[in-house]
Amino acid sequence: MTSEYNENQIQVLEGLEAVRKRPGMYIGSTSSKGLHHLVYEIVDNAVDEALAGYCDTIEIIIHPDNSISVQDNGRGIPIGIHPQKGIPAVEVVFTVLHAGGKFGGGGYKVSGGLHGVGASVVNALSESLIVQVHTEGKVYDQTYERGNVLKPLTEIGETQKRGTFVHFKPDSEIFEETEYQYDILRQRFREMAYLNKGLRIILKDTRPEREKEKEFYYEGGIKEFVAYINKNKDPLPGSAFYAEGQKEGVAVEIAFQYNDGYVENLYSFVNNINTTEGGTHVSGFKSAITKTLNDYGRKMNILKENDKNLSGDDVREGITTVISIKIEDPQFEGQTKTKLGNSEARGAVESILSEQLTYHLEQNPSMAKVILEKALTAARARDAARKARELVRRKNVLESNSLPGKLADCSEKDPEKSEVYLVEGDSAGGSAKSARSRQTQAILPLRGKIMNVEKARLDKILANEEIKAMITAFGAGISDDFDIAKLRYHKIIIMTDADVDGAHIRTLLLTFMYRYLKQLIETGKVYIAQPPLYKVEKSKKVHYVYNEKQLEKLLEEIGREGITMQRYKGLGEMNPDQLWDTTMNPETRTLVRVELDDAIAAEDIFTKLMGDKVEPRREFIQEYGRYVKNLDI
Ligand code: 28G
Repeated sequence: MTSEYNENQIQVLEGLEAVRKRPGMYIGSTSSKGLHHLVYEIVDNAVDEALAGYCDTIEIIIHPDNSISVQDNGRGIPIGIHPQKGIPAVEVVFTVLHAGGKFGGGGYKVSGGLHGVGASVVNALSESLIVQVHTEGKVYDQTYERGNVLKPLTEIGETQKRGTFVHFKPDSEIFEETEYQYDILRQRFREMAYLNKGLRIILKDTRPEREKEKEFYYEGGIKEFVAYINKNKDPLPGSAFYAEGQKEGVAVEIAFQYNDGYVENLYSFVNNINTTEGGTHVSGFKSAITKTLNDYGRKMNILKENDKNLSGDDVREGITTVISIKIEDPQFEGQTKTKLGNSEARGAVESILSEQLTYHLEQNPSMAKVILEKALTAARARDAARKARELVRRKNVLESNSLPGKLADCSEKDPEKSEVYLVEGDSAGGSAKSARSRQTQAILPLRGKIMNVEKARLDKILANEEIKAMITAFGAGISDDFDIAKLRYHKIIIMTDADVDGAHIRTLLLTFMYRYLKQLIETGKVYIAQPPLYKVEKSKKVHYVYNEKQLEKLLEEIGREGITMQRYKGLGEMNPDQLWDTTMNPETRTLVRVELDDAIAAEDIFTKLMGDKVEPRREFIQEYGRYVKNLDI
C-alpha cells in the first residue's frame, strides 16, 4: 500500500468518516428506507448519463447476499487523473463528498432534492464496493472497503463494451435493516422509466426462492404513466392529452387524462424528483388549464353569458395529471424540500400548456365538449357542496356545544396532548369509554358502514352522519377549508376489529382521510391501534399476543401444556381493563403510524379497493389478502 498521504486524501477520509458517523444526515435514515436510498443514489448517476444522451439501458441486480449491482451503457466514469486532486476522476466520484453534485457546463442533474448526495456516500456506507469502467477497449476496476481504497484503479482486461458497473454491499454495522425489498425497488424504477421515455431499466432479483425479473421501458413516457395511474378507473374517451416543449432553459412535459370520477390526481416531478409539495411548475399548470378551458368555452359559446367562469377545481375534477420538468438549477423549498421555487418554471409550463392545449382543443372539438361538460357539472355540484359545507360550518359557530352527541370527549384542551379513538361499533365504543383515560383520550364510536368516499362528491359525503361526526370532532374543517391549526387532537387512532370487516372499515376511514384530510396523514397524525389476537394463560399468568409469529414464539417459550387460549374475534370480547392494558394504555400499547411515502402506490391501493372495477379488486385481494389487515400505506 502506498504511504504517500497528501492533503487531498486526508480530506477525503475525514469527509467519509463524517458520513459514517452521522449517516442519517446524508441519507435520511439507516432504516430500510436509507438502505434502498443507496440504490437510488447509484442509479441516479446512471440516469444522469442517460439524460445527457449517452446511455439507454440500466440493469440493477439484487444478489443473494443482499448486495446490489448496477450497470449502465454510458461513456464510463472518466478514469484520467483529476487535475486538482491528483487521483483518477472515478476515484474522485467515489471518495469526495458531493463530487459532481453541482453540474457545470449545462445539462440536468437528477440529484438536488432532499438527498442526491452521490456515490461517495454509498461508498462510505458499504462494507465493500467495486467499480468497473469499460471505455475505449479496456476494462478498469477499483475496490473499496467502507470508503477506503482497497485496490487502486487497475486495468484488468479488454472489452468491446462501454459503460459503468458498480457492485456494493451495504454495511451491516451501519444499517438496521439489510434486506432489500424487490417491490420497493420495482415501484421506484417503474416510475423512473415512465419519467424518462426511451430509457430501459431492468431489475433482477437473484436471491434463491424469489428469483424475479422485470423490464421497464416506455416509449410514451409520462403519457403511459397517466394511463397506468388511471388503469383501475374509467377514463373519458378522447380526453388524453400530452404536451412537450422547452422554454427559458426548462424542459417541460405534461400529460393528463380525465376519468369519470371526482378526484383530482396530480403528480409532479422536477429532475425525476417527486415534488409532493408542488411549486411553481404546478401553479403554472393550474392557471394555464383553467384559463385555456374558460377562454375556449367562451369563444365556442359552451359557457353561456350567464355562466360564471369555471374554477380551477371545476376543470380539474376527475383529472389525472403528470407534470415532469427538467431544470438546471432547481430551488427546493418547503417543509420537506419538495416544493419548487424557480419562477421561470411557472412561465415555461404555463405558456407551453396554453399554446398546445388551445391548439389541441381547436383540432378536437369533441374532446373540448366532453371536458367542458364535465367541468360545468362539477361547478353545479360544487355550488351544492359549498352550501352543505357552510351549513356544517355555521352550525359549529352558532351552537356553542356542537360536538357530536356520541363523542366522549377528553377533558384536556391542549391538542398536543389529546387523542381521539375512532372505534368500530357501539359495543366496543362502550368498552373503550370505560377503559380510557378521560383526561387525554376521547372516544368516537362509529356505527354502521362508513361511506365509500371514492364514489361520491363532497355534498353527498357531507350529508353522511359518521363523516360529519368526525369532521366536527376533529374541528379542522375539510378539503380546501381544512386548517390543521384548528385540529383538536394530535393523535387520531383508528381502532377496529382484527378481522376482515375491521380491515374494510379501516380502509374506508383511511380513504376518507387520504382524499379529504390529506394533511392529517402527511403530518403523521393518524395511527392504527393494535389490539391483540390471542390471550394465552398459563399458571395464572396472562400473555397477550398480537400476531401469529409472536404466538409461535410464546408457545415455544412456555410450552403447550396446561395453557388456555382465547382468540379475540372483536374488540367487544375484551372487558375494559383488558382493552386498556392491551391496546389503549399509552405506556404499553403499540400504535402504527400511517405513513404515505408513496402517493402513487397508495392511490393504486385505494382505487383498487374502493373503485368501481371488480376485477382489479379481486386480483388485489387474492394477491395481498393476507396482508390487508396490516395494510402498510
Ligand atoms: C452503473 C452505476 C452508476 C456514470 C458517467 C459518465 C461520465 C461522468 C458518470 O462524468 C464527471 C468529471 C471528473 C468528477 C462524463 C464520461 C463526461 C465524459 C462522463 C454511473 C465528475 C462525471 N465521459 N457515467 N460520470 N466527473 N454512470 N452509473 O455512475 O470529476 S457516472
